[in-house]
Amino acid sequence: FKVSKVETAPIDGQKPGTSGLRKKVKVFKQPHYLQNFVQATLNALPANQVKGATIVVSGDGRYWSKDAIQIIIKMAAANGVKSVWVGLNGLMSTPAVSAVIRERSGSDGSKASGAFILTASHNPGGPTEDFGVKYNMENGGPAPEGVTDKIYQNTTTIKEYYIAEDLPDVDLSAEGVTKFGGPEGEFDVDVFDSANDYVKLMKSIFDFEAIQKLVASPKFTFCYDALHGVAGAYANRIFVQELGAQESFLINCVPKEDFGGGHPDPNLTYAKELVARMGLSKANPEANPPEFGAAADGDADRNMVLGKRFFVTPSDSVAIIAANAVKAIPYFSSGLKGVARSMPTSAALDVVAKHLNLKFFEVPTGWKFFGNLMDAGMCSVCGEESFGTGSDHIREKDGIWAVLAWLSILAYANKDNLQNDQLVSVEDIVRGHWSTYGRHYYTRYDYENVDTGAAKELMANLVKLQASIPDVNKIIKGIRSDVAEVVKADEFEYKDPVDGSISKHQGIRYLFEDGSRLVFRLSGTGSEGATIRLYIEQYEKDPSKIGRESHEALAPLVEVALKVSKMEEMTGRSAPTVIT
Ligand code: VG1
Ligand code: CO
Repeated sequence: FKVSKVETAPIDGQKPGTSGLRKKVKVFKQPHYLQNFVQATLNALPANQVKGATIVVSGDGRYWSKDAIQIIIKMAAANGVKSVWVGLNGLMSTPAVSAVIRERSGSDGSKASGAFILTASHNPGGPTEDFGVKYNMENGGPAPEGVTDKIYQNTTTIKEYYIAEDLPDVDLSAEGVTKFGGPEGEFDVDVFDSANDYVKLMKSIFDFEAIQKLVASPKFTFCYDALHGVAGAYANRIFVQELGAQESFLINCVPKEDFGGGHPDPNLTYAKELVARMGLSKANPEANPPEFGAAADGDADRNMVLGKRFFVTPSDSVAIIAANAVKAIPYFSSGLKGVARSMPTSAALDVVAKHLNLKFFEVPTGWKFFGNLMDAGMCSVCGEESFGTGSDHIREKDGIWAVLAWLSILAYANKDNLQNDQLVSVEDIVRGHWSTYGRHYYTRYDYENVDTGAAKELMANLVKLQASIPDVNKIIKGIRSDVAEVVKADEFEYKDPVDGSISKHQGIRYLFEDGSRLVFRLSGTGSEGATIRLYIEQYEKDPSKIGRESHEALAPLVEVALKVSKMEEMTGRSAPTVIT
């Protein structure tokens, strides 16, 4: 093939957000749009991670992925990359990409130095919906801010990109290596099924035999909903073939380019079919729901865990996994190095860390901040309130891993119990956890696609208010007299304990005397307008008060949050788009 140098000019708005660049498909399809971003990324990397290197290119299979993969292959070839690894049919979950970077070796022993992951995660897909690109580094984790800042800088000055226009398209539907000759020698594309690498890694972490025994019990039924996302490419292999679950336990497990027209977002609003099956839909009561249910997002890094008629908050989930990991999961049998959560995630994990005397870290939103801690051996288990849970087995959150972690906890709790009438349920485990550690009532309100100016003004007002805590308390007392005093209010700032880098403006916090919190943030993953996220949390230690309905317990704080922020007045919204 020949290398063409194509002249181009900077395109506005290519700043990577919380997790890469996410825009509407029609934006990505504009001339030079993807090409500029890909070249800007390659130019931001050390030369040895491009020239002669191996990179991975794959994604969640959303609409336009296959075209984008062919373009990136041609640009990689032209930029002197030696090998490109692609998942069969262009599919690879975000956690599988991370695993492949860390674990897989090419036939000549080569390792991948990074990956272009093509996903907009939980955002809908299809011609009028979202596409996304992010770059992960040698450790398997998302590029840190230093690199994403450089990528953005490059997009503002770019003048040309390189592409091998005459390289034929590679058949992504057949496994195998295709070799080409280029000006700098051989270039090859390796198409393979990443489920093999991923299953191998999962088997090295969990006790599959113990889980098999649980799954084999006729009393144990479950339901896994991939929401038509890429998790479906792994679910049958793991749950059916390896663990012996019935095929009917899997729903929406064939990956689709448009996710069946839905939001591939595993929460109580969008995972409708699963929620109904688990007996959690009031409109649609189910007589005999399964014992365990779970869902994944489009790129399979998120998870929602449900019990029979019972919702596990993601903040509780990570805390419960941390509390049970050492006894229930072989990978952690020698102890946890530490635990971490993102700032808006509830403090349930903090309480576990204190009880178990574990190192604990609070980082800004987004998985990239956990990577440094893990690389430095300071953190084993971490999670976010946004349905993300994971560990240092890779450098991404991992939806299927979280499900296997829960199955392990259930298998452990039921190991001497499988002959009895009643299994220890998900709900039993969660209520048991609350009675030991106390309960963190928690909810998140999302206001999607709000006018950007209005959202910024609302945030600016909340920052301004923070100047005087006594004034804040006066306002709050005027709204509700039954909430605690605010004792601290600030914008969260993080100093990375490993590399010393500082991230500012990571969310507006109001911290109350009784441990309650209100947090306000603007989303960094939307593709249109602004999304305001409001996180509300209240800690309850009194065992007689841990069984309340969450929305009831949080009602006073919710009222305070909405009135203090003037939510309706400033955004015109009387209700959030989604409550989780
Ligand atoms: C959201 C979540 C955050 C998560 C990020 C990427 O970011 O809040 O916790 O890490 O999505 O997840 P934001 O900036 O929109 O709040 V994924 O599964 O979209 O890669
Ligand atoms: Co995701």
